[in-house]
Amino acid sequence: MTDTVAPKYYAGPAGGWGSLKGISRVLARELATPGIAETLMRQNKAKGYMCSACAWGKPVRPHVFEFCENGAKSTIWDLTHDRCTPEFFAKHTVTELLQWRDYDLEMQGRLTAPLRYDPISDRYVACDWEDAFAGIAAELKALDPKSVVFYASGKASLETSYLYALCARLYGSNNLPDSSNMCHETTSVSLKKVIGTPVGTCLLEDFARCDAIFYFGQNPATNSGRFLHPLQEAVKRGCKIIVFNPVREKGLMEFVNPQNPMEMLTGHGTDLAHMYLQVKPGGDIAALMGLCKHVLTVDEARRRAGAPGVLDDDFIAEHTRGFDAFATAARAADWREIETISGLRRTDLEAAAHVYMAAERVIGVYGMGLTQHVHGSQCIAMLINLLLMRGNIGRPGTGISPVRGHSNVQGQRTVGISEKPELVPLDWLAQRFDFEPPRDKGLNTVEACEGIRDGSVRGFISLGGNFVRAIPEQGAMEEAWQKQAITVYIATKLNRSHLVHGRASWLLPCLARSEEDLQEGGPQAVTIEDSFSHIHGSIGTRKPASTHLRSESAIVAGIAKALLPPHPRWRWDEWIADYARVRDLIEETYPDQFRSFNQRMFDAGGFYRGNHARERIWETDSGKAEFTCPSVMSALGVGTAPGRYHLITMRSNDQFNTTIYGFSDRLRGLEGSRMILLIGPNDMAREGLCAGDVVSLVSDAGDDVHRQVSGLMVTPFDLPAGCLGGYYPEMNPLIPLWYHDEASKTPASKSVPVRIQRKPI
Ligand SMILES: Nc1nc2c(c(=O)[nH]1)N[C@H]1C(S)=C(S)[C@@H](COP(=O)(O)OP(=O)(O)OC[C@H]3O[C@@H](n4cnc5c(=O)[nH]c(N)nc54)[C@H](O)[C@@H]3O)O[C@H]1N2
Ligand SMILES: Nc1nc2c(c(=O)[nH]1)N[C@H]1C(S)=C(S)[C@@H](COP(=O)(O)OP(=O)(O)OC[C@H]3O[C@@H](n4cnc5c(=O)[nH]c(N)nc54)[C@H](O)[C@@H]3O)O[C@H]1N2
Ligand SMILES: [Mo]
Repeated sequence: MTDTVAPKYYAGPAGGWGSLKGISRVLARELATPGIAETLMRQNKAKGYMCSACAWGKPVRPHVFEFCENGAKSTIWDLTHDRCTPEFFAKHTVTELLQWRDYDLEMQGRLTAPLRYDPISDRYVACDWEDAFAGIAAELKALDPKSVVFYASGKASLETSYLYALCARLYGSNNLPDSSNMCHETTSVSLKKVIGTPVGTCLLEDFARCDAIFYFGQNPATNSGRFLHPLQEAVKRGCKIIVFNPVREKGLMEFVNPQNPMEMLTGHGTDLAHMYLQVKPGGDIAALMGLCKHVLTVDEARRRAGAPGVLDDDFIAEHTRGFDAFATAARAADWREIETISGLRRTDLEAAAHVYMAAERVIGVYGMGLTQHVHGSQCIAMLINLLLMRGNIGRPGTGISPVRGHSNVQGQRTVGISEKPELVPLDWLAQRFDFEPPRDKGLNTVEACEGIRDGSVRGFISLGGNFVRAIPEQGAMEEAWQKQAITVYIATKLNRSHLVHGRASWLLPCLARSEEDLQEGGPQAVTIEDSFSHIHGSIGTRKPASTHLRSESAIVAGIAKALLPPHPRWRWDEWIADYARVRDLIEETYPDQFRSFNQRMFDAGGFYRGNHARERIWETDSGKAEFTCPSVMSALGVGTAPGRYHLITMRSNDQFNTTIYGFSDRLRGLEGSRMILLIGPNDMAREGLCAGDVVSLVSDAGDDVHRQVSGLMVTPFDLPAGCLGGYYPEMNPLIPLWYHDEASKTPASKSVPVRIQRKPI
């Protein structure tokens, strides 16, 4: 595969013919796979199959094609006819495969048989399922349960997740981190603190009623494509979208709706952003402070003139705490500091504040651009401050809307995958399953990494995902990883984590969500929760990629049965025979949220498990929604210094996390390579660099640890001064493990302090 870059700037909008080409490029290889079209037609529809890519909501009345470019890629990727068989592993040692790129590993196709690592031949070799379970159980029994981590990437269903968390706790471990520890844990911690709910308060219907959307650090065209439809409809109604993002993401600027023949013919779509503010990385606290400051100024001026103010006084008095202290801090904030840190002009922030004040109903949307910072939780709390000033939570058409990542990442937390024991009904579980659950706090992702480095973590079970590739500090972590006694990977496709294994290791292939899951009680459906707390049933109908595959639930139950002693209340076989019984358990455990679970799971648009903040019931310490004063104005953990840049690690339009579909970042006009360094033309000139130069990045985090990524081709790009862009996961060796959100320990992947080194070392 060529590694040269030919930056052809893409002039077209998001959606349109480009997105269809984007799909068909991947599809072309898989056209021979029967049933792809039918599967796509069932995607995200009631009694259909729920897309396994992102967690965006599924409407009550779906479009004919209720999937986006990347949702289609994700489905097609699972349904490939390529197979990664035991014969493949016979041909390649693990050491050899470690030299392969992420793309080439996954391109081998679906794993077909359970595999055990054989240290003598340095190969994964086929094994029997029962031998795999027995071997895993023997290794785990020899370990202290508190030294074993049960990681979950956010795809597995509610049923599997419930059983997985139960198995870990019956064994004696609360070490249940999941991928949300790397993305929206900041949300779970910050929103819980200030409005008393760990999740967003909006529903899909709110986007049909809002007058303005304040949109921070989320890239819908690539990461949640179906969001573009409600955004387009909102703009057509007159709703104003104000975007804050250091990168001018095409998808937030213009959208041609592939479902609209007129737009497709003319190529003219809808301009989405009313204002596009290129905030500096980590500049959002300052930008939000500017908005709030101006709202207060206008409010005071109006009151002085005898007119009504712009604040919602009744809401503030009845529902919130801490307003006066916050208002004092905002009044005292210095415009020069706001402008310097945000990189935005006062006049622009004031104009944006006027849009906020003119709107009766406002939604705050955000993604990784807020959560992946050292002070990310304060960014979120500032956005809440802005919304609370005018009562923009708990009314139709208003609210806070974090856009979640993996398709069931929110749901996994709902049903017990959590390292925080206080979030799990442990007493209830103790009684129902007749055991003494572990009560100590388990390890989150960063703590698990620390444990692996210091040798206190001895075993790692991975329900999906590609942990070693997704975490910070990759070089050091890969070395430490291999000191573990056991690693177990439940996966659909081969990835790098499987190759950086422990002393004993198993690779267990599972069904994809789109495939038929046949158990003793007949074909099974599973359920997932979307970003709007709606639960949906999903039925897989495709023929499984291999007859040896097992469902994720069956694999978890297989491990549990081999690991744990028999007990009349631990009915693994019965649960797997019919997943409705697992849903009954979930309903018993969480009766308020999962009432009549089995009856409601196929409701069109999903069923809502409720959200108290939406009803203005605040489950915070004070019982009120909290205004908070930020302790810092910049979200950066390591400040600016001459020669230091802050690197944004980005997703291309051709990847799903560490799964690389190809080398085309179409919407940003970048084609051909992922080993590129994006830099603003002024910074490029100041560094004396030319387009096409090859450079290294080295860590500049002030801890004297050498971290480096080499072979990056300099590529001019429209970015704020002092900001660089590069791709995740290639840039992950540069992120220090300690560089994470202060409150939630979410790695600060959007502002990594680095220097440019001209000569490769
Ligand atoms: N196709 C596809 N879909 C996906 C994924 C995928 O990889 N591919 N991943 C899934 C997952 S797990 C997740 S969590 C979501 C992630 O989806 P997003 O939340 O959209 O995540 P990113 O693309 O990493 O970053 C979002 C935006 O943040 C901006 N940004 C960076 N720094 C800052 C900052 O300091 N301030 C502001 N305001 N903006 C900033 C970036 O320019 C980028 O446009 O998507 C999910 N959906
Ligand atoms: N620098 C940087 N690092 C980041 C981020 C960033 O923005 N910047 N983003 C972070 C975020 S938001 C996240 S969520 C994490 C992602 O971290 P993970 O969730 O751990 O990683 P993925 O790349 O989604 O995992 C891909 C693998 O999952 C397996 N898989 C796919 N489908 C299935 C399935 O249905 N079942 C099972 N069992 N396995 C399956 C396949 O083997 C595939 O190779 O990365 C984080 N890391
Ligand atoms: Mo994520």
